[in-house]
Amino acid sequence: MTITHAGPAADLDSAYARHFAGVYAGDALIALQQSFREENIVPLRGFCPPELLQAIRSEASSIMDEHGVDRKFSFEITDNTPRQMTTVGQPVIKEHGPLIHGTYFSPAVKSLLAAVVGEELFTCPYAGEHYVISRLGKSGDTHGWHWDDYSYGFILVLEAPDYREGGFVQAVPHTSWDKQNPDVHGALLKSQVRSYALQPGDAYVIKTDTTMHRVFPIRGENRRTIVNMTLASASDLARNITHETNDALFGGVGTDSGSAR
Ligand SMILES: O=C(O)CCC(=O)C(=O)O
Ligand SMILES: [Fe+2]
Repeated sequence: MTITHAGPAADLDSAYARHFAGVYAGDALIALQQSFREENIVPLRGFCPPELLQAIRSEASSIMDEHGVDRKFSFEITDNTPRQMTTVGQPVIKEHGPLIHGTYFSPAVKSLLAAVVGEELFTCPYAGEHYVISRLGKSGDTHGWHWDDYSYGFILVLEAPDYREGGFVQAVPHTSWDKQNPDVHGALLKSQVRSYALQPGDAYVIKTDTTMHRVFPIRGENRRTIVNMTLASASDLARNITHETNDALFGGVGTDSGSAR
């Protein structure tokens, strides 16, 4: 990253802007837009500027090593699918993760993602969902089938095993979450499951409220670490949205009880 008088956040933003101008211009952007329209999820291969990857990975790893909370439960509100992972919530990242914070608030990142999904994107009105870190670190760890509260998720992959060891993403577009009567099997039967293997430095963007998704369980001695960032659509801003699963998994904006509520 070039250091200028503009300050670290502006330097980070210009590193992203320069990188995107090289890798997601012209036909490459058109292809991403088309895939997103068709599948409601699209990998952004090589999203992270190579000179930044190690720094962001170290930032996330040291936050995780110091503050990670082991979680293991199933959520009734997502039809009892499992969550087995280690997580860190937004307040801790805000305090200790300037690169993650700067990525979330980078205008270059937001405008790339808006171009890919084809609508204006907004900072999530609920701070607890701005960014969270999760790690699958032991055999059987998984982030089971679910939908999310707001329209868009942007996931930056910092560590990932080879797909043969699991940890790839699966998505079922054009499905919806009835929090009173969640139906994961019905969604699987209704639509098509697609699977996406991602490498460290890749990211993906997903229409999380209408695309059921999960991370396939990992096996062996492997580690998968991601940062999940939430972006809102204009229509989200007009709705009253609750955050039950985020609060239970990541602690929301408040103190972390370490248990499902
Ligand atoms: O780990 C991933 O790739 C997905 C994370 C996710 O779906 C979530 O945090 O809501
Ligand atoms: Fe999700």
